[in-house]
This record gives sequence, C-alpha cells and structure tokens, in this order.
Amino acid sequence: MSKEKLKKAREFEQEQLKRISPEERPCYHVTGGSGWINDPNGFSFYKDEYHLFYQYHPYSNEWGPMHWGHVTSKDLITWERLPLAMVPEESYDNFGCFSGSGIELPDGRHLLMYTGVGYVSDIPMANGELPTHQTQCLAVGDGTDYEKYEKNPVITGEDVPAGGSKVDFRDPKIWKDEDGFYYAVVANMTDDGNSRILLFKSTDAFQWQYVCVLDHSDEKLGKMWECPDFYEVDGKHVLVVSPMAMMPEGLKFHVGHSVIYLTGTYDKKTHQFIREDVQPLDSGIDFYAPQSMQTPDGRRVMIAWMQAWPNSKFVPDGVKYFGQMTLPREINYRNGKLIQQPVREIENYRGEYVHYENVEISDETVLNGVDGRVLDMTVKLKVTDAFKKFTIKLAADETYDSTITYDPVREVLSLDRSRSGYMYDILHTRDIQVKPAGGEVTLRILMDRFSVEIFINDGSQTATMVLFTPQEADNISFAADGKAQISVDKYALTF
Ligand code: DQQ
Repeated sequence: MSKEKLKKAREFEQEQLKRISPEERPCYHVTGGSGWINDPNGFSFYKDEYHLFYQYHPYSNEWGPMHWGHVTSKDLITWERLPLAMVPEESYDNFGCFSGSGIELPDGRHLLMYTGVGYVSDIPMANGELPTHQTQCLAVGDGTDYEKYEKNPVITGEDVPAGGSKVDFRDPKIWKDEDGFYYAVVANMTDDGNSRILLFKSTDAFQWQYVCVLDHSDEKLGKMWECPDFYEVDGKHVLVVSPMAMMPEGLKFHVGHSVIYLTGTYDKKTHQFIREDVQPLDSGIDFYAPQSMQTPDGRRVMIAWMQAWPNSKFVPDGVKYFGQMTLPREINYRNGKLIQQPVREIENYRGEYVHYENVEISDETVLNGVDGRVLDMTVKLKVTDAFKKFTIKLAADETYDSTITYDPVREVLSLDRSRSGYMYDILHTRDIQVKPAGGEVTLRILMDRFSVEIFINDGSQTATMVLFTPQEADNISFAADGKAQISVDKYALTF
C-alpha cells in the first residue's frame, strides 16, 4: 500500500492547523484538525489513553471522501491531536473510510474496524454517480500509525442474509463479550427500504460469521439505521441507532435524522434481543451517531457528533473548521431510562463558584457572577402555578441570545437559538416534553464557546445545541411571566 496519500493528508493537516488559533476552538469539545468532521469512530482505551477517531474531510468544510482523524486524551476532557489515521485509497475504500470502532487485541495491537466504501464500476448510474458498495474492513496499529489488513474486506455483501442491501451495509461496532468471542453489530438497509441491525461473531476479530438480525426498524422507526451500538448497562441491554427519516411522534420523536435507544432483554446463548421500549437519546438540535466504550473503571461513556445533518450544509461565513463532538457522557440505566451525565472528570476543571438559593424571579433578572460562555451551571426551578413561563437567556447581549423556556402548563421545555448568530433559516428550535421531578425541573447546563448541552432532571433527558454566537455575548439572565423560584449553582470552567 502506498503511503503517499496518507503523508500528503498529514502534511496538509499540519499546515492547516496553524491557521486556527486555540481561541477559535471550543475549550473542551473535540474538533477536527481542519475542514469537516462527522461521526465519532474507534472510541476506545489503548495504551493508557482514550483514543477517539472521527469521520474527517480535511480538505474542506463539507463532507467529502472520508478519512479518519485522531485525538487522544488522559481524562476525556482535554485532547491531543495525532496525525490522521486513515485515508481512502484502496479499491475497497477509495470512496471513503466510513464509520467504525476500535478495540485492543490480545497481542497489544490496536484494531480499527470500519466500513470501506469502494467504487465497483466506472459506469455512472442514472443519478450520475458512480456505483459503490460497502464492506467491513480492518486496520491494525500502534496508537499512531495504522496498516490496513491485507485480507480486507473481512465482511462483504456475500455475508449479508437475504433481503438486505450490499450498498447500505455499514458502521461496524465491535466488542469482546464474556464468552471470549468478538462481536460486531452492523447496519443494513433492507430491500423494502427499511433497516435492520446484523450481528456478526469472530474468534479472533479477523474472520467473521453472520449470526442473526438483532432488531429492525419495522417501518415505524425510521429508514436506514446508522451507527449502531449495543451494550449492557446496569443489567439492561441497549441498542442505540441513528435512524434517517424518522416520522415524528408527538414531542417524543422529531422528524428526520434522530437518535433512539431500544432497551430489552438479550439471551447471550441464542443472541435473541427482545425489544421492550424505545426512547429518544437526545431531544435537542445537534446530536447524531453516538458511540460508547467501557472505561477501565467500568463506566459506560458515550460521545456523539454535535451537529444536525440537515443543517450541516450551512456553514457560517469565516468558520475555519466544521463540526464538533459532544462532551463524553456517562451512561446509566435507571427507572426504565438511560441516564446521561457529563463525565465526572469535567469537575476537575471547575473554577469560580457562585450559589443562589430560592431566588424569586419575575422581570428579567441578572444574578451577580452568573455569566460567561464556558461553564457548568445547575438551575433548579420550582414548578408552581405562580408562573406561566420561565426563561433562561444564554450567550446574550443586545444583539444575541439563545433561550431555554419552561412552560409548566404544557410541561414543555423549548430551545430557541434563532438569535445565536447562525444566520440561516434552518432548524433553530425544539420543544421537549419535560415532566417535573419532585416538583422541580432541574437543568444542568454545560456551556463551551460554541455549544450548550442540557442535562434535564438528573440526565433522564438531554438537549444539545451548537452556537455560533460571538464570545462577547456572555450575559445570562432569568425571567418569568409571573413569579418563579430558582436556585442556581454556577461554576466557571477553566482550562
Ligand atoms: N456517516 C458515515 C457513515 C454513517 C454516516 C459517513 C452517519 O458511515 O452511516 O461519513 O452520519
């Protein structure tokens, strides 16, 4: 395999890095070296560090032939940039190295499993594009340099059971189970335009056999299910998928690209997954293709692409790179739901602290010391009939603001970032059904320079959105239509 393309891409990235100052990047959210990023890939612990790869097109702020970018971290909060790991170059991946996952092999090497998308003919199809197909491939490395496996691809369309597409067959997520076998879940479009998740099994992670269909979209839960993830947490089995083209259902599921989790029972002998429930994973605007891993201390930690696909063609002027990841989140299962919390390591970056107890809010109110753009703030709102609406304005000045509003009658939390400086007529609002817990709605709000992540009622729901607001807009205020009572704990985050 020629290393020329990889060398060129790495040199290009190095050169581009100089154009982007640290102030133009978030403080603690992963971004690409230059150009465009999407899905997190290969999230794993290897040689005493967390490794995160990502779908990457270094050459422009638009999606293009997919490379794999690479960062590492000791604590999941601050990240070091490594040279990009893979370029599309082989016959089986010359259209792109699509999403996949990573795991350490018993011999100490790091294995990446990904979807190679390769051209299969030079005769254009009716839509003018050249036909491609998708196969599952491997690359093995030492944490910095990766070699594609000489026997790639390791799972092909021939392994897809009847009824499924050889073109839409992607995003392998690998794990090693207690029985000593490797397993991988792979997304597959079915001939009727729906989707299913295929389970494969291997003794050595190099030779794979098809096992069964784990679950399918059933014409109800969207079309192609992308980026599956399957794990057990707190005794419950969870299948996470990112459906394209979901039908909305009240305020529970929004239309289009979504992320849902299916909980159920899994028989490790027969590999039968019996779904019991389905819920949205994040109800905000910018969240897709999450991937999780188990940390050495046993936590299930998930990270996602912090961007909405339909908005991704609208890159604000002057932006030098496009796309970020969410803060990694700890996942637990409680009372029938996945609970998400910011990874606890973020608390090591807490600085200046202010606290307000039972403050009465009516007209727009600024609380001394409650401001900034990089912070960890918890607002507890007592839900009573003394107010009709309660609003928090973030990243605000005379021109800009982004709001979170709670309506206690409808029990709806609304996001609105239409005044955030993102100057396109795209998706900027979202309504989320939020029931009070113990008479309160608790919002833990993690802000970084270009984002807001909201953990609602101890993380039983979350809502994420990206901001392009100038950093000078750093006021925070509270207002109620009526009288609301809140308590606030706010930490500045310092890096
Ligand atoms: N993005 C990747 C695919 C995946 C999709 C391509 C989801 O592997 O299905 O960049 O965002």
